[in-house]
Amino acid sequence: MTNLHFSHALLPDGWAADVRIDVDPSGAIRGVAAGVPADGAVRHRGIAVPGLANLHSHAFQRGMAGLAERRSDAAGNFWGWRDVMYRFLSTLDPDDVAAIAAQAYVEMAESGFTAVAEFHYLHHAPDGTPYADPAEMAAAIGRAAAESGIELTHLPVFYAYGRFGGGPTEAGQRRFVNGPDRFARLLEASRAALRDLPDAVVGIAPHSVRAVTGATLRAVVAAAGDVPVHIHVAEQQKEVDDCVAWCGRRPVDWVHDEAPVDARWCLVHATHVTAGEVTRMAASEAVVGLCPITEGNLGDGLFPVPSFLDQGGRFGVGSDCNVRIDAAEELRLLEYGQRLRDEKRNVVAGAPGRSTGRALYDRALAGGVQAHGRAIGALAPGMRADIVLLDPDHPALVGRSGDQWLDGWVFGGDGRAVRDVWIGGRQVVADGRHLARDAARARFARTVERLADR
Ligand code: NGQ
Ligand code: ZN
Repeated sequence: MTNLHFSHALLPDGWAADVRIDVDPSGAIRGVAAGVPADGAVRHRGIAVPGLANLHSHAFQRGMAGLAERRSDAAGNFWGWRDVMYRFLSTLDPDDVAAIAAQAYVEMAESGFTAVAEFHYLHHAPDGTPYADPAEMAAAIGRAAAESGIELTHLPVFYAYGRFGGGPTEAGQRRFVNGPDRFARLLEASRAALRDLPDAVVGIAPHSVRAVTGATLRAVVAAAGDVPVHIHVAEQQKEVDDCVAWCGRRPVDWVHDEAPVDARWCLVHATHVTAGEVTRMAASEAVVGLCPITEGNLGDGLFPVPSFLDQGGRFGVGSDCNVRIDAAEELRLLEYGQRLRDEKRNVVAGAPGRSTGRALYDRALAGGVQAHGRAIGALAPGMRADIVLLDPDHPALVGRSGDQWLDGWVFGGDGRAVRDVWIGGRQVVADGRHLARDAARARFARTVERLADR
């Protein structure tokens, strides 16, 4: 049993002082008591909050941070970035992926993310042949998760087509492609490969409306059972235009027409949507997966947060391309995008008097948890003990209290405000450093240096 005591903590019913959290050997919280002495528990001065769940990551892309910031073609858009990304992934082997993913997950934990939903599509060998073990790459992700301690929701990607309506895939996509039957085997093998990882969940991720047909989407979703379903949708205007040209409907409408979208679903990006689509997404109870740093980096556009929230919509945040990994920055940019577009302030707060940092945190926490589909995201009995301890002496937090701590972290801080992190009751970050930081960095460095020479 691990017993922790924090000077302050954010509990399900609000801020509390002198909080004792008892964690059982499985990593779940057994008991929480507020206003109590340490009584034998280890005392930590600081502000304990539930760790955020990152709902969208392509871990391998951490290895190409900064490599696509030079204009590659006249258009200078998302599709040119994608070509660079495809070239980068074309030579990665499983150990490369494990090394890069470990670095990404260590950085996530250091910044305040305690869980990651890995949208994983790099399945096959460079020439497109499946590995002897179809879950070879899933196991590499599993090793990275184990090394970092992060809670993994692994989402094997179903990628069958290259264009709307079942068009052929391109050469650059051959490492991703499976028909429904081979995908079913991959899914089974991935579940087996991750069985020993504490609390790992395996869901599915039809890659995008471009990569499936209505029939194959319904088939893989039905076959997967009651698991998280994540899909990229309407990230770029070109996708909307191509989808309308193909079927007369927009991507978000198409997904709702063709598939049983419900609370298990995470609609990633959903950037380009009409008022009608916003209403349908809110009504479906799906989570919209916003990835503000990536959406800014790739020039995607801005999701209409206010009208979505007015209708009870749910969102979480993801680090997606991992060009920079920082939980507070994702929340800050999410809010700033809305401010810049609408020329307003404190947009996500909604009502007067409410804290924007708190509103962002609460919503991203709830949406992230829903997208992971499991018992995380609250300092409460039965939940995994995923705890982020903020530094009360950080310049943006010192002298503050309650929701101001979150406002200070989100708007005036970054990962450096995160002092300690426990995941499943095990301490993985101490004094701002992940315990595996040095090992992960050294292996990451060797890997990217080797890749640069290829
Ligand atoms: C991905 N990433 O699968 O990594 C995608 C790009 C695509 C983002 N959309 C590839 N951010 O959408 O086809
Ligand atoms: Zn993505």
